[in-house]
Amino acid sequence: QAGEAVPPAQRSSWASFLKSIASVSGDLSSMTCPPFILSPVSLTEFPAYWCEHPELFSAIADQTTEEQRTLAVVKWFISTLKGQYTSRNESMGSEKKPLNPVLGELFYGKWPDLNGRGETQLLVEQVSHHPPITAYAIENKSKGVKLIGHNAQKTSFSGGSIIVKQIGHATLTVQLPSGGVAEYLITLPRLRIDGLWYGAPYIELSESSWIISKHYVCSVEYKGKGYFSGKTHSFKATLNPAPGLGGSLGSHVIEGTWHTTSKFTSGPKSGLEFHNVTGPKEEVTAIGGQTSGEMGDFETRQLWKLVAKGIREGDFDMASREKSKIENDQRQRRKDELAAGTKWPLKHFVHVDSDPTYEQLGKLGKISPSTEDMYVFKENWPPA
Ligand code: CLR
Repeated sequence: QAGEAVPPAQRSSWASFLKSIASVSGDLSSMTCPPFILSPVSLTEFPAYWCEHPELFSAIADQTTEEQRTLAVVKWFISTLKGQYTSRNESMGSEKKPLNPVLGELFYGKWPDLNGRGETQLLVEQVSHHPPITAYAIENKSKGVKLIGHNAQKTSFSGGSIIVKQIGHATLTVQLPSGGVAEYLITLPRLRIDGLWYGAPYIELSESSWIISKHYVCSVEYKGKGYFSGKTHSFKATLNPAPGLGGSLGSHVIEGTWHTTSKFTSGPKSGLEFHNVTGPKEEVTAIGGQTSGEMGDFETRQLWKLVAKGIREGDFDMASREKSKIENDQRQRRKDELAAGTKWPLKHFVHVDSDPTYEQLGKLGKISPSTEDMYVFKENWPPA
């Protein structure tokens, strides 16, 4: 039944929200939603999903061959999907609408050193508000593994679902003992948000994403219920040596569901388990970005504190009052900047129009577009 999962008092508001998304396509971030679907968490916290298995991130550095290293990258990548795409359903009962970050919003965090895996640091900055773009840097300095990326979304509506095209990409770099650097270009899957009719949205992934280095090209295809394995959240990863590099590098195919387990289905390891994310994950520890260790006014948990409190406690009047304060303050800042002919300075990133790594490695896979812009990390965190 329509709106089954929606509190009765919010059903008409949910129905008009659904009508409006059918007509407004592109950017859903600033649309008004009924309170039951609001999440108290800002999108600037989402990059933390990349590292909820810090030991898999650091294990990338411990491999000794290109083949093993690539498999470790793919394993880490697949293991992030459960958190990225199902964790709101687990913690809040359905997909929710995150807080829409303001320009310059920041989030800092870390995963502690445990069992010799080294500490991993996270830094996120909202580098654009219109359209929303989030840039991040995740680094395990002691292991020499670093992920830099940015993401944005283009949304459309089709057959009762929201289709989210992810824009942006990430580059993983690994410092090799030989002194060299291994680079992996990572692109992102397409999302379909289903269950809207009932008021219980959830994500399914579709199409494919890529993990490409000089040595290996890996495509990951995503399918939901009724496709190749018939199960929700299915994927098939195919790893092949880059063109001209056959020889000693093996090919692998891995199949399974990304929120549970997968195994090798072709290649030298056929039949062996590949990944298993049914165990616990490790959420990031938020840290203050000030030298004092405190959180500044633009740090997400400080900035949205009262809005988040209102949403969590069901005090939606306070939530919307506090949200308006933030939005008014932002509008005023933009006006002042316009009048003064200045621009909001980014703290940790520099925007450039093209990414040579994306262009070079992207050519090895079927990647479009052929070029993308990027946000270069200034390497100014943590403060020396
Ligand atoms: C952000 C980047 C992360 C992966 C990720 C997961 C969930 C996505 C989110 C991204 C972008 C914003 C998103 C969200 C799910 C719902 C939300 C698409 C891609 C939209 C804006 C809200 C739609 C509102 C309905 C839930 C009603 O690495």
